[in-house]
Amino acid sequence: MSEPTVFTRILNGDIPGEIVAESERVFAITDINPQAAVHVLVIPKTERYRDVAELAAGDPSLLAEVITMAHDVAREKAGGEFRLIFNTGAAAGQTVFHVHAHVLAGNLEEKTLV
Ligand code: DGP
Repeated sequence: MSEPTVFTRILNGDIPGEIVAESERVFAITDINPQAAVHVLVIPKTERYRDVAELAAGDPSLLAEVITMAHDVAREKAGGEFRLIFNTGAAAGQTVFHVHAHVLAGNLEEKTLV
């Protein structure tokens, strides 16, 4: 077995992290390095999918749950409008290979990415 990802370790309480939403299959944490007033990561609990392309192919309903939680978080923390980013692959900036959606909301600059 490989080591649990940083997100799984937060979910399990093994390292600190602020969990802001949780359902049976999905959870959300605040990003350690926020790029906007609201910067939350929405993450499937399973580590099976490394990126959003694998998730879409393997479990589209789980991807829909991720997007629904992103909307819920944006409604709770901002006006309900949000930017959703899935960095997919190292060359695109992905550093944690446990699929996660960046939810950005609040005082967004047009060019703000993660
Ligand atoms: P990406 O580059 O798309 O793989 O994004 C990974 C994100 O994970 C990055 O924005 C920072 C965040 N991150 C990494 N380690 C931790 C951590 O220990 N705690 C929290 N809350 N976020 C983390």
